[in-house]
Parts: sequence; C-alpha cells; structure tokens
Amino acid sequence: MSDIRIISYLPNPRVYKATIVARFSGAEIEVLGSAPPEMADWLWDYDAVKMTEAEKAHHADARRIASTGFSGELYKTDSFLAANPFGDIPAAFAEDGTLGVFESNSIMRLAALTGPNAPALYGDRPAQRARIDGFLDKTLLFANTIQSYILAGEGLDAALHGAMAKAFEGYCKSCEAALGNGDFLAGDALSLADVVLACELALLGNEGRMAEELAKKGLPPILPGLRAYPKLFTHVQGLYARAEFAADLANYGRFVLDAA
Ligand SMILES: N[C@@H](CCC(=O)N[C@@H](CS)C(=O)NCC(=O)O)C(=O)O
Repeated sequence: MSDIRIISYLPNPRVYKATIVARFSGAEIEVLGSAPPEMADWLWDYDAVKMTEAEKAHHADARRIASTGFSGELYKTDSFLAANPFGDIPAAFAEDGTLGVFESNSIMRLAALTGPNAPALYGDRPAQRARIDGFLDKTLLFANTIQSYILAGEGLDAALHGAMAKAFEGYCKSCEAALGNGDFLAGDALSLADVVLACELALLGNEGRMAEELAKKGLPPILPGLRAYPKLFTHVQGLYARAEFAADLANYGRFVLDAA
C-alpha cells in the first residue's frame, strides 16, 4: 500500500507539487484520476473509480452539484466529504486511507514529511519551516487568482485580467527580491517554496489556451511579463530543468518559458 493516495483530474500541476517532492523524500504516492471532463464519471472516494452508467445509477446518493472548475454533477461519497469537507480535488488519503488531507500545498507537505529521506525540502529548524510556510501561503493567494483567471472562459473581462496582472506583479516582484538573498526562494537550499512556484506558474501556463479570448477582448497575455524579473526567470528555468521537476512538468515548463 502506498503512503499517500491522491484523487485528481490529470494532468494537474497541483498534484505534481507532491510527486516532485516525493522524489526527494522517498514517499510512495499513487494517483487516481483522468482527464477533467471524465471526472464527472468518477466516484470521488478513497476507492475512486471510473463508473459505467449503471454504476452511476447505483451511486445516485453520492451525486452533488459541482462548485468550482467543474459544472453539472459530480459523484462524491459521504466518506470522501468526511475526508475533505471542502469537496475539491486534489484530495489525498493517508494512514491507510483513514485520514484525509486536502489543499495541494498540504498534500505536498505530507509528501515532504513522509518517506525514508523525510523531512525533505522543508527546512531543518522551526523558523526555517515557518518561513517556507509563508511562501506557501502567499503562493496559495496568488494561485487563487490564477484559478479564477484561467477558468474564466468567455467570462474573461478587464477586471479579472487586471486582478491577475496585479497579483502576478506583486508575486514576481517579491520573489525577485527574495532571490536577491540566496539561490533559492526561502534561503540557500531548494525548498517547498520553489516547488509551489514552479507548479503554480505551470498552471498559469494554461494562459496559452486563452490566446483567442484575450485577443477578442484586447487584453495582453500576462506570462510574457516574467522576463521583467531576470533572477526569477533564470531561477524558474533552472527548476524546470531539474530531473525531479521535468519528470512531471516538462511540457508545462516549455509553455511557461516559451510564453515569456
Ligand atoms: N486550492 C486548491 C484548489 C482545488 C480546487 O479548487 N479544485 C477544484 C477543481 S479546479 C475542484 O475540485 N472542484 C470540485 C467541485 O467543483 O465541486 C488546491 O490547491 O488544492
């Protein structure tokens, strides 16, 4: 049995936070899921499985209205919602499936704290760990804006684009400043802070698919702005080039760097 089981749509850079970190910690992770539209056919559960129409009818009591990023109905079991009361994915199960862990940053923390080389990429002093957590919290706020932006579809407007541009500028400026103090975001060593940076920028790499909508609304793409932060740009290039990152993010890395 693996240490951690993750349920998610795939591909999903947020899942890759944990799988990248597991290459350092040695945590064993299994990931269940498939393409986003297919997740409407999956039973969201520790024993997640893609269902036939007959199985969907059998699990009618698990039907819930989707809330974010999905539309229509999803099949979330009561035990899935007990494990993750927020009902979203990625969702993870630990301790032989008895404990739910949600939010991709926290699933990643679990990967960092599990396995023969743990703790990995998570500092070795309380203050260092708290500093890394600060970067994770700030990145989650940034990521929230990215999510609204890339899921906007035809609803994309100047206000949403403006909010994304502002969040991007604030985040990149701060990362550029942080990189003035060392080779990595949270100090002298690679840490979870660098992993979330690479993965959330990968999510923003989906902006490439918004080219038509952006052009229609007369709005410029935001990712090319990454070049204005030379230390950050070089750092991100270095992260995507690392084997542990490239194993999951090679294509996303290309989207981000080619766009910039
Ligand atoms: N901040 C969360 C984001 C998770 C999230 O919002 N997941 C959405 C899909 S993008 C979801 O599972 N929605 C379930 C629903 O629509 O009911 C993380 O990083 O894990």
